[in-house]
Amino acid sequence: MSKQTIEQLRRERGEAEERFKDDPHRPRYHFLPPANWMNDPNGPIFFNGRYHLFYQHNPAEARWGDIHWGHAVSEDLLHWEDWPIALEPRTTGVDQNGCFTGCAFIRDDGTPTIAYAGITPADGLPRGRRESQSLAMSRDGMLTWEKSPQNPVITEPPEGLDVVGFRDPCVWRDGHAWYMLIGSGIRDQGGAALLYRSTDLMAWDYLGPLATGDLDSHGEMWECPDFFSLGDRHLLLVSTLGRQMYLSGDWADEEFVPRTEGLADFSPAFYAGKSFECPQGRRILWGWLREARSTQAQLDAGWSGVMSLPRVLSILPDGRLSCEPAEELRQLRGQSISYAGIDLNAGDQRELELTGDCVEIEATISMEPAARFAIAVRCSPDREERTEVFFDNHASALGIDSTRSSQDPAAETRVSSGPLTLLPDEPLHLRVFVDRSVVEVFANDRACVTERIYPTRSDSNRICVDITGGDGTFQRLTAWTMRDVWRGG
Ligand code: DQQ
Repeated sequence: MSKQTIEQLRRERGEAEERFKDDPHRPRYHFLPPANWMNDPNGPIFFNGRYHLFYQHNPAEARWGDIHWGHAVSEDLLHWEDWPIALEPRTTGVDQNGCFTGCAFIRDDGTPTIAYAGITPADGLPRGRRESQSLAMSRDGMLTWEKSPQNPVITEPPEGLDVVGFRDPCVWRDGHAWYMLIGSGIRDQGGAALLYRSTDLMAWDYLGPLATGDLDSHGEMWECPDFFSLGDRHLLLVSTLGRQMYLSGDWADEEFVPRTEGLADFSPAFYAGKSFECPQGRRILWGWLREARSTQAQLDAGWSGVMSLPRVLSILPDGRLSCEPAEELRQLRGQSISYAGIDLNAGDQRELELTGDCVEIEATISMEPAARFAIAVRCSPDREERTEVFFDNHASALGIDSTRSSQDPAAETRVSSGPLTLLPDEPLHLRVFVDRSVVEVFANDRACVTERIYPTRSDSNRICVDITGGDGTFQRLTAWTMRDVWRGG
């Protein structure tokens, strides 16, 4: 396939956004490809003053298959330009069935390099496929990529390990050595991140597992490992049992000692997260926000999969992960409404004087120990359709209840929640981002929950708050409409 120019891709994006403009579910300020399928973020990297985001992509239809690496570039993390597809499967050879997840890094001589999992059919192996690790390089500033003639650089799993998968390489430099972590799992035992070392990126020695999990609580397979230093700790991210898990701990002498674990997001809607470091040292995480509707609905829509907002990671003093929306997102705020110092009694319900399906809400609220506070978004006037972001102070739980988010019986709905304990006198601080079919919630910089929703009514655009079980006070609540980055915002 001959490569398209950026100009052609810009035109195609414009046409696609025009075609999809009346699709009520298509997000307006999240990244997604012009059309068809996207899953995992791959190899995010900051290079020559720009943010590069690659992603698992089926350019032919809105379902998983024939996996390529899509590529997009941004100067501000908000507005994106599509670049030519970076990697496509070959009809023969090491990746004829797909170029799966991996990472990007810069070699000592300045060459941008991708490490990815190549997939070939193989009878008798798990899922009938061979997974091996390959490299690709760019000599023109990341516009085009050449696969290494030495591929695959790691052909098969370590001898003697009965693995259920062997993919998603994560490469980094430490001192004189290159390291590669490969997502894996030992049959009937649990997920594993396998550690390799190399001096030239071509010959790799297996050092052993960097970390392993327990079958019941951590799943049998760890996909998409990501490993990096954060504050005074090291963080291992893995995707398992449909969730994004983290382990934070210490890395020294080629060993990782995990000390704290948790979920990077409480919902299965956020998956396969991959991070990168920005020049000022910020560590930003992207995740795939998968659809919660049928394959047929995705095919009919002509697109599937959304990238999360960029999330800035840090480590709390107790080793837990902290996650905040990137500062840049404030630039998308438009018209607003603010409330301050409003007392709410148990049982009170209020509707905000701002409506929309693309909004941000920031609220700081103090509440009695037994109180449960909720913000309903994408709410119809009769409240028949609504998605509830809730914090239950008594249960110390933050969540999203999407069970009434849609009157379409084919939309999957659920309650996703996880622990958030407020300190004495600590108010609840929420940032809620609604972007049509996406709801992303950040609470007190240490808890995140995300959901995909598909309201059917065009008037499901109200925002209501209520409190039950106890009283509370809005120290401040502001809601903004958000700009459309795909149509000139
Ligand atoms: N998605 C990729 C795999 C990875 C999985 C395939 C996680 O490399 O393990 O598209 O969503």
